[in-house]
Amino acid sequence: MPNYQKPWAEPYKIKVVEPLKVTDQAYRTEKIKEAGYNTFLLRSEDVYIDLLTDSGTNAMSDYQWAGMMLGDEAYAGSKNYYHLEEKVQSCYGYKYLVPTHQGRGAEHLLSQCMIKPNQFVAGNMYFTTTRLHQELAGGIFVDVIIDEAHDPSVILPFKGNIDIQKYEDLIKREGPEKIAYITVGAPVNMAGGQPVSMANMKEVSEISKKHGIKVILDATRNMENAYMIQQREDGYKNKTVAEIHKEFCSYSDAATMSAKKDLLVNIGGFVACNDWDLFEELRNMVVIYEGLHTYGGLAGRDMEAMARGIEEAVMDENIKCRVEQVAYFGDKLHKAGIPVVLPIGGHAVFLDARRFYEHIPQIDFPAQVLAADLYEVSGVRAMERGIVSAGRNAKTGDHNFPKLELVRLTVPRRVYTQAHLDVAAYAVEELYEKRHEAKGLNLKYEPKYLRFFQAKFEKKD
Ligand code: PM9
Repeated sequence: MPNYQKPWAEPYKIKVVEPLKVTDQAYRTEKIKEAGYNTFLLRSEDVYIDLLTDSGTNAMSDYQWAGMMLGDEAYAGSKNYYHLEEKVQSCYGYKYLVPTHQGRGAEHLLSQCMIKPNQFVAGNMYFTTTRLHQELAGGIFVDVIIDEAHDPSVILPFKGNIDIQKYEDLIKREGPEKIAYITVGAPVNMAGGQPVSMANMKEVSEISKKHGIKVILDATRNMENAYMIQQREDGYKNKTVAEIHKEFCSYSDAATMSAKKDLLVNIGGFVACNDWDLFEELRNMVVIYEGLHTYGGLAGRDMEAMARGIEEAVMDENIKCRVEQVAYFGDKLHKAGIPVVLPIGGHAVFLDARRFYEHIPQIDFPAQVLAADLYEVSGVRAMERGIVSAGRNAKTGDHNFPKLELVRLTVPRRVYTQAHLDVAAYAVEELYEKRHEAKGLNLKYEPKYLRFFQAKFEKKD
């Protein structure tokens, strides 16, 4: 037997390929300048390896593509809706389903239905679109994640956990009637893809039930969370990801979902719940903002791809490959001495821009600089997850200054091979060697909402 660990390989083979364009650095210098040093504003055709996001960038299987041909595009009562409903009921365990065009559509409906002005919404670190919809509905977001989640170098198996003390203090201070609900994101995207343990979720559910507070799961990448529970939490080693996932959902009252992640599709989302009254309200709202309650802004074919995506996403070998591919990439960078968020999360490797560009103060947007520089030297596209993403305080208008100043190298599902990740890792290492040359940025244009998508910058002298 060889004297090293048995390797694993992707549980699929490649049937269709899309050529990549290779450009030179002079070309990219021009393009990133034109894009205002914002990687969201680059044209995809100018990108070599696209690690901007894992959202909607999945490669669908032949089974999903075949399902697209079975799209029932009737305005009302599409058979694909009923297929999707059946899969959500059996895999997630919720009774009622409202499809939406993507995750933020679900967040919009839920926030409007559940938040009264000036109520608090607790959550384990913010997510950009989630918090914005809560604020637009009049809510006040309160972060109740454990402190360690804000420190990139602390190693804990479940760094996305809710700090029970913080949550109980909030309930005591404000009173349960002032709390609209608690959102549990599992894993926590902005913390580096850090998972939440089953024990923590169970405790959150028990406390919430005692006080009559609803628990809303952001189930966007919950399959990854379930896999990490299987690997790390006592008592779950012999359970399937499907079983763990369903148990986790059972501790929540409702879920919002961006199907563009876990569910291996290019577009789609839903909100699901157990309470008939909430379902009725969601159905009232969906027809205003998304479409009829049996399509919610999606084509029948998209719902079919999503239903089939659920079947594939819960398979142990698929989710193992997904998380382990990210771990391979992260370990490579960590071993090379690159400052990354530890432990490596389920969907992405996060560079710690504070330590990467120690000489650039947060107000000069070090993570924004790092994402732009990485594109310039290599054609690899990443995303800022720091002060730009954190936006401004809704009341004072000041910048929010998050503790985490990160660049996310996100791995799309079933899209890139190990060789692509090796090339991306090499580019990061090259950049790290000349890190002292980097300069900060000035903010030149800032949109009102979710500024990271469209803001423009210029280089400081
Ligand atoms: N996440 C991501 O790249 C896409 C847009 S933000 C740059 O990580 C969670 C945990 C998400 C998420 C999107 C949404 C919104 C909700 N919750 O993008 O509207 O990671 O489908 O979902 C993105 P939609």
